[in-house]
Amino acid sequence: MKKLKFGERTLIMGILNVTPDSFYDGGRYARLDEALRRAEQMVKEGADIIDIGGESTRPGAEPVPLQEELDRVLPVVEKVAANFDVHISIDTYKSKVAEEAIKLGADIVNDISGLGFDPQMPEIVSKYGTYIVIMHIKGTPKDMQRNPHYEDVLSEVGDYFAERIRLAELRGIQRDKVILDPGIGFGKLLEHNLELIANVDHFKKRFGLPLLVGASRKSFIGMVLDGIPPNERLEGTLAVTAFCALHGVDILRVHDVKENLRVVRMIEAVKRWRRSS
Ligand code: 9MG
Repeated sequence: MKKLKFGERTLIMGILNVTPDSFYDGGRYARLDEALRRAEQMVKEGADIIDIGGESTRPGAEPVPLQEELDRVLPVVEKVAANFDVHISIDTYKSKVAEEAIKLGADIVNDISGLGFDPQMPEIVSKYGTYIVIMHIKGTPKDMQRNPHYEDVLSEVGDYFAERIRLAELRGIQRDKVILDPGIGFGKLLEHNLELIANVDHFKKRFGLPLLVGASRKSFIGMVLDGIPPNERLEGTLAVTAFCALHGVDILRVHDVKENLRVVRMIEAVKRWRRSS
């Protein structure tokens, strides 16, 4: 398995949704040739990872049948692996999809359920030794935005991570393969998303594991910026990217690779000149 290079700079994970209904780019890359052209563009723009997904996880989304998800993602994984030197992440909570994608070259499993929806998932991850993104979600994509409530979002998400890391290790997953993700927009109100981002270094301090944040063009950015739609949320996304890069986030999952990478590189350049206090 290829190793991810953590610590030099925040890595960029480019989103490749092979779905008809994702919130921003749904339907744009549903055909194999369109998906491959998009992957090539993101690689040229400097993506470190391509995250390939065949089921939308936007609020209210319905699950996609297993065979349909396999048919959507596997040809794309196979071609991306064969043609580009880039890490491939498979965005799925289904162990069968993960296993087939890994056999074709995926080296990261991006599980929005944090090992919670499919009991076979830990075995597959441990069997192949891939990285696993453990994302926090409250509920399921179908019901997660129905009145989510937290007494203390930071400690609840942290306790969830502690429990899922323990489960992962019990089931044979190496700790150094775990990447944590607070799950921006997954069962969270505006204040929860802002609190998680504002304190993102808390999780780094508590667990010492790499962190991934996916905020790209999400609705909380529209909420802060007078209700603007997804296609106008680039600047808001870049502000979050700058904040996350400054605070040591290891991977950012984004739609706009070129723009986000430029922000990250600029932040890293400035960071190198910081005096230690
Ligand atoms: C699939 N997907 C959509 N949003 C995401 C996020 O914030 N993190 C991860 N890991 N995956 C996501």
